[in-house]
Amino acid sequence: MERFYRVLWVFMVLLFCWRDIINVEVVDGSHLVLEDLQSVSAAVVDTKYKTGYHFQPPEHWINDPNGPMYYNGVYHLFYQYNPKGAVWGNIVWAHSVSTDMINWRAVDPAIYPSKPFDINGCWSGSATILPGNKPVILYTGVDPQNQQVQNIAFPKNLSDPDLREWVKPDYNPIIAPVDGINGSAFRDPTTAWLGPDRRWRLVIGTKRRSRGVAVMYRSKDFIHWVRAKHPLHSAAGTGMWECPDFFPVAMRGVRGVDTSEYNGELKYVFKVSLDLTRYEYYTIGSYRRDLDKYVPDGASVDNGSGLRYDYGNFYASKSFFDAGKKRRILWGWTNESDSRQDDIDKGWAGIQTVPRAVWLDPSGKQLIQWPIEELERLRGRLVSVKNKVLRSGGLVEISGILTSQANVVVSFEVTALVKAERFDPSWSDPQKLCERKGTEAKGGVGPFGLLVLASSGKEEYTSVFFRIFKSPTKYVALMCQDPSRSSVRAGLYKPVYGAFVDVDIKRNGQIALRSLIDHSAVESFGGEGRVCITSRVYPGMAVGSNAHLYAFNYGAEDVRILDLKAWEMKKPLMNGA
Ligand SMILES: *[C@@H]1O[C@H](CO)[C@@H](O)[C@H](O)[C@H]1NC(C)=O
Ligand SMILES: *[C@@H]1O[C@H](CO)[C@@H](O)[C@H](O)[C@H]1NC(C)=O
Ligand SMILES: *[C@@H]1O[C@H](CO)[C@@H](O)[C@H](O)[C@H]1NC(C)=O
Ligand SMILES: *[C@H]1O[C@@H](CO)[C@H](O)[C@@H](O)[C@@H]1NC(C)=O
Repeated sequence: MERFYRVLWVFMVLLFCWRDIINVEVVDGSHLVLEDLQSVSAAVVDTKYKTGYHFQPPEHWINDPNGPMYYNGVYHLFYQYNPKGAVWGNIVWAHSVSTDMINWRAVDPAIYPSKPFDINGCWSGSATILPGNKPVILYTGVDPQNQQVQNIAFPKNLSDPDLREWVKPDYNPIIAPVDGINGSAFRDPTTAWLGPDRRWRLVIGTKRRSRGVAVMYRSKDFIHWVRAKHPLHSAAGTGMWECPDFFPVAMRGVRGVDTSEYNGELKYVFKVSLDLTRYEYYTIGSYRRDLDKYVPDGASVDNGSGLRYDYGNFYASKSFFDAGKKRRILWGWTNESDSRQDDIDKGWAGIQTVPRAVWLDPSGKQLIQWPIEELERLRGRLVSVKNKVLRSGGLVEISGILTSQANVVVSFEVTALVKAERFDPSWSDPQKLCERKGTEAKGGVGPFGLLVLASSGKEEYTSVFFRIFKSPTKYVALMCQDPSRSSVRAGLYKPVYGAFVDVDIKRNGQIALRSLIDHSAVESFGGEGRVCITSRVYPGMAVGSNAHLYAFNYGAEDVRILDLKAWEMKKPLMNGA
């Protein structure tokens, strides 16, 4: 019998290797290259899980948002796009334009492989608006030696409101991986900013062994760039830094700050996407202009356990300054959580999260994010619940609207905290805590929150909820988003996400939650934008008009719904889909 198992084992191992050989999987940087699959196109795009108001093209694969900008009243969003299929490959800079960041019109791809300096790839980058209102794009190209280089592109016709055509001068690349920079790990130039010496600066993500590095370059004319002796910033053990972003925020108020603006009353944000973990983190700190160095504040943890824009499925984000409404806007990519075969079958993969305005929390310790106000124009039919006690074990259905494409805003009053569970100081990882204490695990104060995309028999639901714990010095609020019961389908990626919410629950006596529900996307904002969590889910039953919405309280202590509003969301113009 033992021999039988040994033979079976060898057989399985062989089978496994064989599968790899025929699939041609190569990892190039962070990109999974599936040469035999990247031009496989679905006959018909399956719209069952298509989002209604999240940004996406009509079909095929998308990843990173690129070069978002505002120019003469028009918002531009470029993004990494495979025009031929629903897996990564054949990447071009697809391009869409909008006047409100909600309704989008697709125009032709702006940048695609055509010259030696980008013939093997046109990867991520950023836009900068030069003095005199002249936009310019810097992006990573992959050359015939498969080296990552940085290129510049200019609009062909500044009078064309859509800026459809982009010119890539032959003097590219403008920055090559020389002097010890690893040409396989050198990408994603930031928006540039002007220093006190009238020289431009930008950073590019790279690594030195296992140290993540934001290498800095300076230029007088934006075309000739010289590497600075010291990087803007680096951190040990974090691996390759992708998609760095660096921008100022006002110390007070919601007003956004242009990347080159400078006055004494600013803090700075530095963000990177960690290729090792496929999550992002950011720190708040100071920019020492005399040394050209960024220094994170003491309380800001500078590694993968630091602050995140979004504690869920969110990557390769990029911000820009919206000169029209004087705010800073953040875009991020949310990939699929179903299988590659599912993506090929449905004919599309990937969305961008809704554009969020970002500003510094009055505490100075973190950012606040909130969907741009323009999103509210999509609000349709409304149902509301006011002043309703949710007793221990209580569940209330919110009905009367279509909840598979909706926006829910709710504030819970939490005044009785006596039964709050004790907080163990060793619980440093909120995601693990959410895993351990799932939706069904009764607590003292909480879990209370929402069940979204739920089937009528509750076989399926995605839960978004809070739990309040008591530590010797304060109350701790935990927010969780749990898709582990989101679908009866097998083979889906369903991680539980969580984060601590920095709110003083004792003083406020309430905590707020907003969830954007969009068929296969659940994008939630806790504590008025202090914590964001995005998940992708694929219900088998809770689809379309069969999706239900509930408020629940599985804690021992009662909580009260002070105010709940749920709107059906209309579908904007979305790239002709
Ligand atoms: C530039 O764009 C404007 C507006 O679309 C158009 O009228 C003009 O003919 C274009 N110029 C060139 C040289 O194509
Ligand atoms: C350069 O980066 C690539 C991609 O991460 C890595 O495989 C390679 O080992 C690196 N080379 C050196 C010399 O560090
Ligand atoms: C990150 O840094 C903090 C504080 O410096 C440390 O406690 C933690 O273990 C680090 N985490 C990782 C994942 O390196
Ligand atoms: C999104 O998909 C899941 C499931 O396949 C992976 O585990 C993640 O690493 C991936 N995220 C990114 C940013 O690529």
